[in-house]
Parts: sequence; structure tokens; C-alpha cells
Amino acid sequence: MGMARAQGRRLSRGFWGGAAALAAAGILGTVTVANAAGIGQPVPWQMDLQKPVTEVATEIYNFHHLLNWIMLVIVLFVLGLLIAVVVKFNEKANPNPSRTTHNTMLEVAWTIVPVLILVAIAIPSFRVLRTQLSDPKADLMVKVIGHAWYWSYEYPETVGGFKFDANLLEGDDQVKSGQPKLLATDNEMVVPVNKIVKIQVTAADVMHSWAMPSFGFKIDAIPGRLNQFWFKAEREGTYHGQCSELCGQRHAYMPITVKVVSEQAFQAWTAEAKTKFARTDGGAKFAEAK
Ligand SMILES: [Cu+2]
Repeated sequence: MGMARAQGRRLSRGFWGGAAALAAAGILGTVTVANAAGIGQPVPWQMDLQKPVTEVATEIYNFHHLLNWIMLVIVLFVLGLLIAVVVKFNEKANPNPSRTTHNTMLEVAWTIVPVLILVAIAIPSFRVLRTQLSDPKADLMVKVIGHAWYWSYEYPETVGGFKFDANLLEGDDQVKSGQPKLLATDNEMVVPVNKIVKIQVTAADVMHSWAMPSFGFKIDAIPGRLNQFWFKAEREGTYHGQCSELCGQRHAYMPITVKVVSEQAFQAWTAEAKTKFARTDGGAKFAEAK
């Protein structure tokens, strides 16, 4: 028993060594977070997730960072134990190994502590799910249709009833626009800021997926089915995403661009879009939504 206690002391020294390493890594982690990514599009050498601009994305972002910290603590703790074992309990340093096989306190601890960690993870995890599935009342509905290989958007009669395609902006057009390569489209989906936008997503040919990193979601576009998701962008700007379901030859060339604008700018846009784009008969048809 005396030997076990001595081992316990040695283990605890390993633990404090790990804790010191953790502090160092914490400083490193802060530096990484400071090198935060761009808004609405990735940047070269990006380490972090794209800056979130919706409630759902913010919760996912925070949850992601919480998990990283928990992971870091566990990894360093295990690393500390491993180093302690290697250094202090090798054959040379510890020629007469202990024959101890059970330690009730230790066994209870290493059962309870992981359970507590999982509970601590489950709580914010379910909170994110609840926000995602909260399904608030829509201020604007937009129908999104995936095609091989572009997206089209239909706006309801309440804002003018029109539809248009959004194709990849390439060549000189892309260079002149100053928009990022392979991420920008000729026509953008435009939505008002701080309004709940619901999208109903389907596909005309094969499966696609409408994904917008800074809004914190991707949703499958499946022929013959209608998927629905909501977002409330809290910051004006231009946001880029990509088709995220391998859909064929030009899968990498059907980006998504969403412009989040003020209410007035949105009204100005719909007034223009009404004449510019093809009219839908009585506006887009939407599925019954809560
Ligand atoms: Cu696709």
C-alpha cells in the first residue's frame, strides 16, 4: 500500500507537469483564435472556423471551441500520465514494480469523471440542437433549387414573385468583380438583415447540398423532397458557400453567394428584381410551413 501511495505522489507530479504544459498551450490557443478567419469567405492559412453571423452559427462556433478546450485538457492529462510512466516507472528507475491491482477510489474517479465530462458536453450540444430546430415564424421564404451545376432561387409573390439562376462568376467577370475565385455567382440571393429567412431546398436532377459556413448550416437538396431550414443573419455583408454534396463533374463550380442587406436595400433590390428576372406564376409555390 505504501508503494501505491508513493506511486500516487509520482502520478500527481506528472499531472502538475501536464497542467503547466496546458497553460503554455492555452497561450498558444489564444494566439490561434486571434488569427480569426475572414467574414463570409475563407482566407489563406485559415485555422479557425468562418466568423459566425447567425445565432445557430455562433452557438456551433462556441460549442466547437469548448470541445477543443476539453479535448486539449484530456490530451495533455493523458500525455502527462504517459510521460510519468515512461520516465518514472521504467525498468531502470523502478526495478521492483508494485503488485497493486485495485484502487477503489481511483476506479470510481475514472468512471465518474468521464461521465461528468460527457454530461458537460451534452448540455451545450442539446442547446445547439434546440436552436436549430426551434423553427421560428418566417419573415421571408425563399425556394432554393439545386441544378447540375448551378443554383436557382424563387421569391414569393409577397416580394414580387420572381426567379433567377445563380451561375459561377468566372474569367474576366470574376476578376473585375473583385469577388473571390470559385465562390462568387453572377446573381446573388439577397435577404434582409435581422429577419428570419426560411429556405425550402430541393433539387431538379441529382442531389446537391446548400451550405453556408458563416450561417452555420448545410442542407441537402434532394430531387422530389423538400428540406427546410431557417437563418437570421445579424450582420450585413456578402457571404459565400459551396455545394456540399458530390453531385458530378462541375460540383466544385456551383458556389452560393448570399448578400445580407438593410431592409430598404432589400426592397430596392426586389423592385429591380421584379422587372429584371423571370416572373413566376403567382410567386414561388411553397410547402405548408409552420
Ligand atoms: Cu451540387
